[in-house]
Amino acid sequence: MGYRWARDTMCATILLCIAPLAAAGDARLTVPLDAGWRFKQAPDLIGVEARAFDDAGWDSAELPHTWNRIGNEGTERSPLSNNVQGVGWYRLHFKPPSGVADGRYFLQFDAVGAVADVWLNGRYLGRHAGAFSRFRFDASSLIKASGDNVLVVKADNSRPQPGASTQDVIPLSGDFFVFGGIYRNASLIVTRPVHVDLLDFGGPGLYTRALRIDATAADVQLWGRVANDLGRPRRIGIEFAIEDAAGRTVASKSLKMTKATGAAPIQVQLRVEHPRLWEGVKDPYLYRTTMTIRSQSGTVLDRVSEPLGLRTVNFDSDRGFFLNGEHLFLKGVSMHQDRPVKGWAISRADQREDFDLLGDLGANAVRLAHYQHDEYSYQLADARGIVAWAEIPLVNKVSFDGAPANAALTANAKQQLTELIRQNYNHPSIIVWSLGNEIDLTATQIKGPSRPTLLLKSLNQLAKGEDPSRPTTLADCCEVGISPHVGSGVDDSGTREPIVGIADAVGYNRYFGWYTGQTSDFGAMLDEAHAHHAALPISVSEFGAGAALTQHTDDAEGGPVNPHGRPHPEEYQNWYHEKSWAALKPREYLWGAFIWNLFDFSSDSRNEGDLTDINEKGLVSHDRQTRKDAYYFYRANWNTEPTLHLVGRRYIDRAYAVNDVKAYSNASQARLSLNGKEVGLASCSNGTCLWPAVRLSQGRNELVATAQIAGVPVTDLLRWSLSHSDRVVNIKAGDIEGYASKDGQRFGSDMYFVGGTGHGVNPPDTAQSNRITVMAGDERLYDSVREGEFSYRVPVPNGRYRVTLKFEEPAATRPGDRVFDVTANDILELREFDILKTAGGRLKGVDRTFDADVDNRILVLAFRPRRGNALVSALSITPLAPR
Ligand code: GCB
Repeated sequence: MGYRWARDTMCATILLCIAPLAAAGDARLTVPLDAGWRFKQAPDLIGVEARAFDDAGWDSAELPHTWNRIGNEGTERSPLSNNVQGVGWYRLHFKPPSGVADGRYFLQFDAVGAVADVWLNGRYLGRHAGAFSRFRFDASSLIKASGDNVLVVKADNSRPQPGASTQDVIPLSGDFFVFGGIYRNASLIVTRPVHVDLLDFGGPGLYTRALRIDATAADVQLWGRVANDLGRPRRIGIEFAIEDAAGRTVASKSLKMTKATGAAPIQVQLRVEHPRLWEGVKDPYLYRTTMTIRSQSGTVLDRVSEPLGLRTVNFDSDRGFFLNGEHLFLKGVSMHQDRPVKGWAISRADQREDFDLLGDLGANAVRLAHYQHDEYSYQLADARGIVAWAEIPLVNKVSFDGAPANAALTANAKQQLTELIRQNYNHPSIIVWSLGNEIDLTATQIKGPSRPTLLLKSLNQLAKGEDPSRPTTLADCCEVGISPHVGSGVDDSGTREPIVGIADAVGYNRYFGWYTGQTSDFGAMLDEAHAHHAALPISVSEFGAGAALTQHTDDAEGGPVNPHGRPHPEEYQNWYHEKSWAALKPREYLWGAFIWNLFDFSSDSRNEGDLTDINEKGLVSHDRQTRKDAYYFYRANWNTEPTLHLVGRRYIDRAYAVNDVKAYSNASQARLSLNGKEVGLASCSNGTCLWPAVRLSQGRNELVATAQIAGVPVTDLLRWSLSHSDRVVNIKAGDIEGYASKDGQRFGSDMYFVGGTGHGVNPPDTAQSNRITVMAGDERLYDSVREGEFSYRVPVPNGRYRVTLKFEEPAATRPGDRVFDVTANDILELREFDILKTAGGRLKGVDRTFDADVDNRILVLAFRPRRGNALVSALSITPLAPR
């Protein structure tokens, strides 16, 4: 693309200046500086900033770039991973565009993780602290306008700790990896001496705010910052204009003035008649605003153009969120900005793919967590009508020792908040500025007190001053008196300053049924918070559960899940979201709910599910290739496009012949066939259709679901296999995970039970590894139990069966403490059974075997306590002779 400083006297002798990013008619040149870098990951190097430094032995690099590589499949960290946090050096030789006279030169970095020091031609240009925002330096005095320039960047993502270069740079902590490097693009911007201000916290220099919007007109305030670097006043003309989406000017104003030296804002008000509103996904209509600076003779000196979406937003503590006066429940997802291998060095295509998935899911809102994302993501949100929550990376704590934030950290948080707001001011998609996330978490985890109030209040004030048009919010983990997201079990309320209420609105991060409590606690907790803060608009800023693609359960309620470890069965996530969404959906006072997370993301403190260094609460895998089952639950509930998805996509080799078959669908009813034979018609509600107790045959099974959705026929096919006889049932009681026994038998996870509680056997005074199990010799079969008064209702074909029950006493110390009966189809098989007495001690396995007849296709094994609770560790049911 060619560039011409059209009709400009200063550039009259230049016929053509080459600059790929400049459009004809614009008077600034933007030259990408992405190619040709040399890179070395090393601590401090001597003389590296000097022009003559020899970097020939360094690696070649192209932006975006990071040296870190985090997260892999498998339970061990891959040798290819690189979680080294420290210093990386970048050097680039470049030539500015030739023939520019009197230019002003600005170096722009879209983000560097986390602290950047920059030198040009051996001289220090400056530092930027903060891994997420754009920053610029005025390089005019150091640049060689013609010839070779050497740009050197030191990127430092040292782990924040006292004494580290990042000790006063937010975030101090967080469940995400801070990648090092120039991980977004860099460029050289060349302007005339009078230009739109480029040194306004990385902002565009042109800002717009609607003062009033109604059906007849919108009054819009525009202010642009004009900089004069000439060293003397200059007569200029300034035009402000608003164009509609077709490029027609709908409002404009021109001024003439003498611009003094330095930068200052110039403000006008324009009216758009009969405005077309930005209406979210329904109609994300965008105008554009433009500010053009002209010389006295009319030559364009500089021009910037920004999006304008005309909309009103309103939060009501009882009725939720309103866009342009219309109620809109924010069906939200959160996302980070990383990918496998690339880390944070993602492309625009990657960002588009993420928004494509978000749109396909049917979400209408996004929390771009926990920091400022690439501006392109906010542009995508604008263009697609996705309502956005924008936030700064103030996460978990404001100091290392529980003290209030110090002056340096306060200044850095303010700088990052100002950058977030100025750089993204004009995006209509953004409806709240968030001051941070779980800023008192460390207090709850007994790592000392937490005193964030002073900082949060000053950030709130700053946000209101910068942008009176948008409310503030924050994400809470641990409010005293309201069931917290993580509990220490210790009353730390005296050391933890309350933070809810400092911002205009709040989001609660809550994980009932994952980190704490039960999914059934969720609704009550929200009602409690709503009653407690009657005037505060409340949302759920996070809820979620891990899901590994290769780990499965037959019944999510069969046993406890270990949130910080393995396994994380995919079906548990399905169950968790079905329950959680049912609690959120009817609560009309919520202004929104944001799923944590749309994508698995890298966090090098995580060893969970079947992955390493990855938080796998995503509805979609880290590589975006696999949409987990739970994705379709939301698609069925949120998207009106036809969805019909048979659940259990990756749990192919089944443990049991008889399973409930489920589809996520927005059909009102759906039909299922198995191996070509009709199973039945199920009616569907809340996005779910259920065919209970479908019996598979040994070998391959083909399930086909069909439905009509809005007149469109849809179908889905799922192949499951059963590798053993459909008459054999082996159950590992109290375990969410199945197990293949040492003698080669397949035990499914706990299933077919009614009543009781499932849990592991790990008495407080006994390390798991010290357990002694006699009898069957396969200790794993005894390491979990179902306990209480319960029964198993096992569907089996009629016939005679041999039943073996496996027991181990985990807790009782005296014979007689735990005594129970077991019946099989009402026939008493074990009378006053006492495990401790029978096994001859605690933590010793003991088995009991009996035969049972089934003539009504069900074997009911009932465990009835006489003293204490009944329990069982495993059940094995095998046919004796077919009838
Ligand atoms: C949270 C945090 C988020 C974590 C998430 C989790 O509350 O805000 O950063 O990633 O929990 O998965 O534990």
